[in-house]
Amino acid sequence: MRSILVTGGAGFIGSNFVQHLVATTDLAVTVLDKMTYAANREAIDALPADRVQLVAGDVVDAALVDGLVADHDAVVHFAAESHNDNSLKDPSPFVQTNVIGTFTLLEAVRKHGTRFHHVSTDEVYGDLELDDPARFTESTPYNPSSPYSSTKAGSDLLVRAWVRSFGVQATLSNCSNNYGPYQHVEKFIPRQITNVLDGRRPKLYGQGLNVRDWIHTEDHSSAVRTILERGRIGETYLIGADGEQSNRQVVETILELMGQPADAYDLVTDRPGHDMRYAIDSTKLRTELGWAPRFTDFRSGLEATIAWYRDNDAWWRPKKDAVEARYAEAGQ
Ligand code: NAD
Ligand code: TDX
Repeated sequence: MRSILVTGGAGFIGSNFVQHLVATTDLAVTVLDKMTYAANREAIDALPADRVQLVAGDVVDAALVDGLVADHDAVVHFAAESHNDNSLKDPSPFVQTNVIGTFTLLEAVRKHGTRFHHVSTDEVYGDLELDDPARFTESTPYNPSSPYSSTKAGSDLLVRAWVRSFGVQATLSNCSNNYGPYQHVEKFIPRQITNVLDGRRPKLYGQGLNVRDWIHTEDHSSAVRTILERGRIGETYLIGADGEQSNRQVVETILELMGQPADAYDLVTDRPGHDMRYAIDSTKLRTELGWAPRFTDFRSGLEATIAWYRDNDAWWRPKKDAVEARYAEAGQ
């Protein structure tokens, strides 16, 4: 493998993956990214231009996608509309990008016989009760709750069908909640860190009891790389780092690490259809492919992330007021 096409490679996780490839391989990387509000041009500009080429374009553009797929040895597909709250306001771009975009890529990799890795989420499995001893595994039935997660579920099913019906050389991964540098301030952890930096109080939906299973984005990148290199075609691998925390615990830790009283947060209007708990069992990835996360101490990962947002004020500040104005409209 000499060249790789990374869709959504300017996004939070995609740009981390591109950075990972540049640091650890000799691959020539092309990023195909629509450069939506969620794209980080700065993250791509910081990489050597002789290693990474940026193509600003849409994954639903079949002619563009076909030409790019023809020129690359593998495709890793991160591009998506990714925020649940946005999908509740306007599902339309979610259907377009997540479903039609994945379909468009699948048709191109089918035609050119190109290796494909599809990046997805644990939200396709729906949610668990707080006291359920179970965690998600590769055989948990699909049961998505939101427009976002249902479009991701739809895209996963397209990939599985293209493997079975057309012999497409694809693998899939479903990962838990990521945190780390360059995550958009609309998302939970960056929103609360930047609220505190701005003198605003963190906002917890409902009672703050919902649980997410946190993983550092660098561990997500190393897992995708592992699956791309060693994953069995047609297989799904769950990616997680045993990082279950309630939203309230996360906010209390952020407040403490930032020198504020642990109860200096507000409870706000809950998200409609809010999934209660996600939890990943990543045994298959660990035992079959030998992957392990490096960021196993959530508190120190969070501390480093807080330092990154403190040091990169110029990156997030231009986005912050518009995000907060949108949340205020929803009472959040
Ligand atoms: P993000 O919103 O930060 O980035 C998405 C990127 O895709 C952006 O750069 C955007 O410009 C690009 N994009 C959007 N529509 C496009 C289109 N039509 N054509 C080309 N590019 C387009 O998202 P993220 O958090 O980095 O998530 C990346 C992938 O990982 C997604 O597929 C998401 O479902 C999956 N995922 C995310 C998480 C998480 O916690 N963030 C967890 C599991 C899986
Ligand atoms: O201000 C907030 N207050 C709050 O309590 C925000 C923005 C969120 N929340 C809650 C909702 C969730 O329980 O925090 C939790 C995390 O919220 P998000 O960051 O919006 O993530 P989530 O909805 O869990 O989805 C994320 O993980 C799976 C990503 O956005 C998805 O792209 C990924 O697939």
